[in-house]
Amino acid sequence: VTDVDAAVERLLQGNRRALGRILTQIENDTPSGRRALSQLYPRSGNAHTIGLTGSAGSGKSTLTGALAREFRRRGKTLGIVAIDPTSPFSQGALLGDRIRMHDLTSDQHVFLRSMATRGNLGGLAPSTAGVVTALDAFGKDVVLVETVGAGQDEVEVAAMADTTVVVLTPGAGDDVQAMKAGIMEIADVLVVNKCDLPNADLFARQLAAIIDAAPGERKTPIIRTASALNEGIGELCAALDEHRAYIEQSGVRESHRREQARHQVLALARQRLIDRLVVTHGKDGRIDELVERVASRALDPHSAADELISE
Ligand SMILES: Nc1nc2c(ncn2[C@@H]2O[C@H](COP(=O)(O)OP(=O)(O)OP(=O)(O)O)[C@@H](O)[C@H]2O)c(=O)[nH]1
Ligand SMILES: [Mg+2]
Repeated sequence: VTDVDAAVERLLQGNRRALGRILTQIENDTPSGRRALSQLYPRSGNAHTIGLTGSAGSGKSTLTGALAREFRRRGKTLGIVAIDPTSPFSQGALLGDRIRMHDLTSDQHVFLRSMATRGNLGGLAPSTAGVVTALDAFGKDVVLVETVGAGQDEVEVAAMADTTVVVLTPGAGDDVQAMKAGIMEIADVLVVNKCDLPNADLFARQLAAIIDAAPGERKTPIIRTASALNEGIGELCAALDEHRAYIEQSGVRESHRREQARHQVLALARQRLIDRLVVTHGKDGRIDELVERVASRALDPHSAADELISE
């Protein structure tokens, strides 16, 4: 039995330090991390994973904290993953300092992890799915993932969570009309946060009109909250529970998980292939050579990519 296997064993027995160590391995995508994941993956799939996304400053962190407290009141154990676009904060520092979540960080039934995206375009750290898997296998009832709202990441969140919450605020450049397409499609629950601000009612009504006009059997619920004032959090919790029940009963969860699996496998395979190309043809100068020819218009980018792959 290797050290990793022993750590996985301790994790499964509820050891938080083992969990913390394994999360670090997973985040750094080490061989140990991958070995741990292969053992944890079959033990996961029981948690309700909830992704929160929305534009910067919409109140995602405040909302995550308020939601976490509400779930705790309801007796649920929690994993919280906070993804910060740039800073490699150590565990808990991001939420702990900024949002004063000390009551949560000191709670044995809450495990908080902050991660950096490390420049990943998706707005999610590349290892987020693995971190969620570990928290899930650890036995957390609910795993909340707060991401940065950078456009593309919404899709990534939806590809990972059972329930995707899109957080909007009145009068913060969240133009109702402009948002229709992408965000509406992935939102399982819409939150209008900062409802203590003016125009919140108008904003929520405009949103409702769009939802009502949209096709589909399930109308996306719109929950009004003021996370800083702890208003509407019970309603949000109820909407999340309701969504979970809906996906379980309707079979949506199964099909969603199949899509998620496909997305993950293909994303990882793509990354591996690219890595392999870069390792072999980065060293032998083949990439530089092709790039040079493309830059000087001797070769077009499509043909260059074809050449690179065919080798
Ligand atoms: N008026 C009002 N302000 C709020 C509310 N919720 C959060 N805020 C404020 O909005 C600001 C941003 O809150 P955060 O929770 O950090 O928002 P965020 O979406 O996590 O921000 P980033 O992670 O930086 O994108 C803070 O100053 C909060 O105090 C609310 O319900 N009403
Ligand atoms: Mg935040």
